[in-house]
Amino acid sequence: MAKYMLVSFKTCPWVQRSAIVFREKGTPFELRHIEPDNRPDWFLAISPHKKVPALSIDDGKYALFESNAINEYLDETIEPRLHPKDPIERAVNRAWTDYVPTFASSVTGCAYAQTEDAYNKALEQAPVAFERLERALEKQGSGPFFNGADYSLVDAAYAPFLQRYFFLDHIRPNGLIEKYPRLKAWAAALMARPSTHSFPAAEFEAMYREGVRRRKSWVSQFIEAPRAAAE
Ligand SMILES: N[C@@H](CCC(=O)N[C@@H](CS)C(=O)NCC(=O)O)C(=O)O
Repeated sequence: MAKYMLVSFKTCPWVQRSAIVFREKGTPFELRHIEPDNRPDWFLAISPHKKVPALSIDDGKYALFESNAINEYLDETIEPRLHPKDPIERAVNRAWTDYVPTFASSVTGCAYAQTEDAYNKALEQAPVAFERLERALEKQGSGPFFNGADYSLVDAAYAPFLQRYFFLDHIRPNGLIEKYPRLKAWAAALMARPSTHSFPAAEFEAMYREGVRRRKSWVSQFIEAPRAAAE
């Protein structure tokens, strides 16, 4: 079996998306954390955009970058396939995976807004993406996952951003997801899925909060003192 090293910043949702695929496939991999402010030369050599994730295969024999490309590669080369067999369904799945950056920015737009006004504007915009996903889930049929009973790359792609929505909602409750029952049920199923988590949940939420605090986002004023590690 190939040897995989997935290069990461600890809280990067795009890396998490690829880590999820490894875990769903039951494939061993090394999650190597580097610091955003100190990106080593060996990493820069394999990541043309200087971004994580980068995936080194067989000690650098091959290297891949961009989470979507990495996940497509993993799905083509490692069983079980997460993409649906039917080409139409597969195309629909890819289309919704292409929507991830828009959905992601509706969450990060709120989390990283620097002023109350910017936060309110971002929050006003967020329902557009939530509504579109709700309609997509209605079309897909029954849950718990995007395609129903079978877990897919779409689930892996959205899970990190739905998780961050919940983290944000814990800092400054907005209740948005309550208006979208399918999305809420999907998100709950993904949060309950062990593959979603690269770290223990409370530890990871504390890391996320620290990231928001460091950015001095408007919502950071609502973060109470760091939670105890055992919480
Ligand atoms: N489209 C990329 C996005 C990756 C990305 O934005 N990674 C962030 C960390 S979460 C990064 O490396 N940022 C560093 C930078 O922009 O210099 C993917 O899906 O892999």
